[in-house]
Amino acid sequence: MRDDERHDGFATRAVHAGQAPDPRTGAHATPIHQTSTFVLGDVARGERLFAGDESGYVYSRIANPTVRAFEEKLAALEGAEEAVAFASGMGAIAALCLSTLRSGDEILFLGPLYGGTRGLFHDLLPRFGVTARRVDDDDLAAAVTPQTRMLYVETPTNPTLGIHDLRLVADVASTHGLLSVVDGTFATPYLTRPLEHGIDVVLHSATKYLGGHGDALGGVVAGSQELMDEVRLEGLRHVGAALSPSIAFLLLRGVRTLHLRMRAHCANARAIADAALGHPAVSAVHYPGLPDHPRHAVAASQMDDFGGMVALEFVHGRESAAAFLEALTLFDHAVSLGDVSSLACHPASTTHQVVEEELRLADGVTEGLVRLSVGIEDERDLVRDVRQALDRAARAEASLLPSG
Ligand code: 3LM
Repeated sequence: MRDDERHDGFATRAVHAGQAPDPRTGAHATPIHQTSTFVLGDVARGERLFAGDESGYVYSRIANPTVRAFEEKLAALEGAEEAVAFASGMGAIAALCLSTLRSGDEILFLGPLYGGTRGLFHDLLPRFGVTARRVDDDDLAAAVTPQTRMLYVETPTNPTLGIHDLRLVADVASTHGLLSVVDGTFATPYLTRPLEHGIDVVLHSATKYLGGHGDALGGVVAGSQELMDEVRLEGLRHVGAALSPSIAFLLLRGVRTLHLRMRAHCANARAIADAALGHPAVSAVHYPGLPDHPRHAVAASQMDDFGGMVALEFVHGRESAAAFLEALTLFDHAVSLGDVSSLACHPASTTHQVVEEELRLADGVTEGLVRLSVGIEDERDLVRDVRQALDRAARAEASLLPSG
């Protein structure tokens, strides 16, 4: 790190942190160190490296120079001492849980959660004696028991763009000596840096906005050096969901433009939310930037802007949601998010299909809900596309109404 790097602004860190010309060749771009293993030198050095008495690379499942550049960049953007990269967001979440929890521990979480995380918490971890319990934000402090070890939250939430108060989570965690964990995938460090609000660990599906181009899976966890050493030596080394050097190269390239892309995502999402508001085909527009969002004030206090995701609730359920999705031309019907290119999906039939219907409905994941990942195309074109598709959905709704 240069002496003044810690004072650099976000964009400068996004471009430079973790990356410098290769001292051996002068290569300006970070090389892809496509190697599984590293030469250890003599036996004494090999022993020192393996004992951790000397720092250096030994095997790419544990650390790799290209992956390291991505980890350093993310740590710099989150204001964390250290970051550890993984092959996917789920790999990161599972490794964090396996490194920090023991049989008998309980996770308290503020819902809803991404379906994959929910599956890990409810289907897999209980087999190993770790349980997870959902609580309402207002009941968090009262819900803590002697078994509670971790507080876990996503903000904004997937797919209905709910907002949780990071200060509340951090305060309850520090009062009770618990580990607070935030999945910041939807916000990215450009919009929210949970560690600045007292949170212990932030993690991301790097597959989304960090990579930003829809061509790479990855995950990352960031926090204190001590905790990340545990995560690397247990969750990464023993579970093995290591990020590959070639994918780290793509993610590094993506993160360098995160600030520029996020500005465009946020501006376009706001324009789409405004365009959909009051349209007869929709009964609700979920976007934390709208003044009547139930947690708009909390969002404004912990986000620098309101993100690139918008969810629309259609008056006549699946039929009109489907008519809307099929009428879109610039938004492709696909899961995932955070791509430069706009995407749209129907969570009830895709990302949240595995969640029991009752729970799904309680979380607002209805048959009429469509989630938009608004890309960085021209605002005018995206608004025109959404308007014509909303009109098409309204006509489909009209045809569903009894005639006369
Ligand atoms: C999706 N989400 O379309 P990976 N945390 C959050 C996420 O949204 C996701 C993950 C973690 C979606 C993926 S659904 C089949 C496709 C908030 C992923 C997991 O392991 O990198 O996919 O991240 O909502």
